[in-house]
Amino acid sequence: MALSGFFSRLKEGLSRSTQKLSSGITAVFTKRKLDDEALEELEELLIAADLGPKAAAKVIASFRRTRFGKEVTDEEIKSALAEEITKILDPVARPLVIDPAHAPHVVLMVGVNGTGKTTTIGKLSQFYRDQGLRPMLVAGDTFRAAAVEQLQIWGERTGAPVVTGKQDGDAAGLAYGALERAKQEGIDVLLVDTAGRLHNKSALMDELAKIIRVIRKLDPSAPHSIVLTLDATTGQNAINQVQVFRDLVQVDGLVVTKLDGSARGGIVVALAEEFGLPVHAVGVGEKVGDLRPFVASEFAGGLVGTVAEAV
Ligand SMILES: Nc1nc2c(ncn2[C@@H]2O[C@H](COP(=O)(O)OP(=O)(O)OP(=O)(O)O)[C@@H](O)[C@H]2O)c(=O)[nH]1
Ligand SMILES: [Mg+2]
Repeated sequence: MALSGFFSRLKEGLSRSTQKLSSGITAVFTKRKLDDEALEELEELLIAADLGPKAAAKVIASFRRTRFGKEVTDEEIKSALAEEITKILDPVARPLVIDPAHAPHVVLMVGVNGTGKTTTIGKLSQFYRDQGLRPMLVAGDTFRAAAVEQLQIWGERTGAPVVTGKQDGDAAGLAYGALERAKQEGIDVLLVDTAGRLHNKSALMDELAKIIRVIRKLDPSAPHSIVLTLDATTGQNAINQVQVFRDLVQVDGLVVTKLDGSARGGIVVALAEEFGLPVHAVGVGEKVGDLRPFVASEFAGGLVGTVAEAV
């Protein structure tokens, strides 16, 4: 897709987040001195926009250092804010790179139910196909028949084989068989779906640990990427979800979904500041092309409403 198409899609997706932050800034700063009171109002705005207290404090500290006491317009504040947010996001903007040394590169998709694991696998399947790679999908969520069907549809849509097992079957055994087959068939990337909700946390931990343990019998370096999906609409709850999943498995990176239509895009900044985990991509819709590489300046510009100038 053309770059301009990307910007407009991201901008459209983030429009509710942008509106919240942008109109707030305009209300606070229409040619106004950047004093303590103004900084305090700005800090509140950033927190209300889900950037979290740490990132908000960081931005405010920088403004205090560089611009304190100066007359500023809303536009100046927005572009300075976009710059500060870019600085926070830059270190975490890292794509999910498939290492050709692994044959295949195994991606384990984890996350709370409904956060977009299966959909993200479908989108990633197309993403890698477009790069000339061969993905294979594994229906590791064996608890729901609908989950298997959903993955099968994504496989058909993106021309990728889908490995399925019996309902309530053993996900670890399924993943093992899939990896064996993927090796034989020269697959480049094995995308393993998992169940979002088991009856409790320790059951989920056991399930994920077992999948990992079993596939390591075939490839001690697998899984090569454990990716956690987070639903942006849940706002600060996404922070808790990272903490919970980091207790369960070694999370390598994040995909933040449902940024379209969510007014809580600022959560990505809070996540970056809090954990420093790579953000591989963002979901901006339910369709196959709605997974976007995460680019710090574009996201920051989209969030603050300065994208037009950035292009
Ligand atoms: N608007 C929007 N919807 C999304 C996005 N990503 C996923 N969805 C939708 O969110 C719903 C849940 O997505 P799934 O991919 O099924 O989530 P999951 O994590 O696999 O859920 P479980 O299998 O129940 O654990 C579906 O209706 C998706 O179409 C996104 O980026 N934007
Ligand atoms: Mg699913």
